[in-house]
Amino acid sequence: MNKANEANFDGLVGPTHNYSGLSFGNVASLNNVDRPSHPKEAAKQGLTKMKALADLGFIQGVLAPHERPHIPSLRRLGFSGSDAQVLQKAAKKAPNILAAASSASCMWTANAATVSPSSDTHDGRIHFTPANLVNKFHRSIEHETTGSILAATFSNPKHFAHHQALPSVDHFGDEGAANHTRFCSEYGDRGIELFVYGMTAFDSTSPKPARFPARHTLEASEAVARLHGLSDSKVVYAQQKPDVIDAGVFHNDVIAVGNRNAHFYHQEAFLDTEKMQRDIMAAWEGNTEPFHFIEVPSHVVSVEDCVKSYLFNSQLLSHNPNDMTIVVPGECQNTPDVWNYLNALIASDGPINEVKVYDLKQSMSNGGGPACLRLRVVLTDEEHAAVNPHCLMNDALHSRLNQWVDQHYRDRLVEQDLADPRLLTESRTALDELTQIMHLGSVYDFQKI
Ligand code: SUG
Repeated sequence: MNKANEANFDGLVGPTHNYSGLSFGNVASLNNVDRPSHPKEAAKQGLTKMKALADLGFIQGVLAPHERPHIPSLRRLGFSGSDAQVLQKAAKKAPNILAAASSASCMWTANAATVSPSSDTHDGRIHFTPANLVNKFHRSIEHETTGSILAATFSNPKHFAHHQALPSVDHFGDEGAANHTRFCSEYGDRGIELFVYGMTAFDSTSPKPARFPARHTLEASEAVARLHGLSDSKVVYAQQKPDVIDAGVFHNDVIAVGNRNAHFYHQEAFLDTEKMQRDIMAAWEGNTEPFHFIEVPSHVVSVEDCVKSYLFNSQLLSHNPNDMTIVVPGECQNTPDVWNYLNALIASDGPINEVKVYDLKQSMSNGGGPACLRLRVVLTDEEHAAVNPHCLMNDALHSRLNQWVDQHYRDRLVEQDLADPRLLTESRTALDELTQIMHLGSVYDFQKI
């Protein structure tokens, strides 16, 4: 076993953060459509969480935002002329497409990729597969830049293997780590990787939601497990209950989270909970640590309250086994059943014994909680040393990024602002400077022109 730690790479909120109601099936996104957004505040809320976790001794990384509005996507859809004309024509003829091409949705890096640590993979390297996010247009345009940013962050081929996203069709709908959890005793041990999916694409008779889309397929999960060279006996697949997708659980990380030897989930999360438990225990065989299934019953916390509070969109963090901190958004404190449950949870003898609350309201209003904002990457010391150091959070990077946000971000944004060519210029100027700060090379399309 190699000594390893879990790092969290959070998405830095981009300058065009806004509420456009783009995600059918995501209750917060639909409820907050057309509300003014506050990009500066959003970025700062994210940076505060990153810095707080770094101060607690966890490895914290930052993934840069993407170029938005994305002019190449608009040109591909037939809008032509100068960049300003492209924006103007799109705003006039297709404001919804302009909104989609302007979304700062890459902040939710739990959807950036699926990551398998080196102790799980066939060649002893960390494997990354960017998620194709094919179910939503505004997210389907993320994976290329995501791949470039991941390659600029984890560049050494001795340690890091980067795959292409899966084919961009519904059959291989892939939402990345939001539907993926890993269990282990120590992070450097060979782990169990749990892949959760919403439907089986090639079997039209299999269960699927009726109202909202199942964004992620079994076939996508299986392809990622193959690409990463995981061994069959250490991989578990489980289907989400279609009814909870219809209740607004568009990713499994809205209703379940795992860490080390603990799986924390709601009674309604899985189509077949007993099978999920049996399969995990079979893969856990031979491990001397006990495994904890922490199941929250519906009569204690309703699915509706899970969706409202994002109780399960939490981060379970630990320096030691059986000593976990749960990081939750402020909405949990404002939801009485959830707050009572959390207090009882940390007072119990289970492995979770501390709760920390962060204000992430700007992201939460688009359906993105603490866990959505982070991509987990288990790193050995040698791998940690190979990560681009300019992407790792510390006092200096925190104050530099805060200054950068102060300099380049607007306080407030409404739909009409998306067509403003000055916003595009501001955003490109900001990203150009960020590539210097984070030593990213040329990851953006506008830098390649
Ligand atoms: O894909 N919201 C994102 C939220 C992603 C949350 N991620 C995880 N659960 N891991 C989504 O639905 C809303 C954008 C808008 O409506 O403006 C949005 O894309």
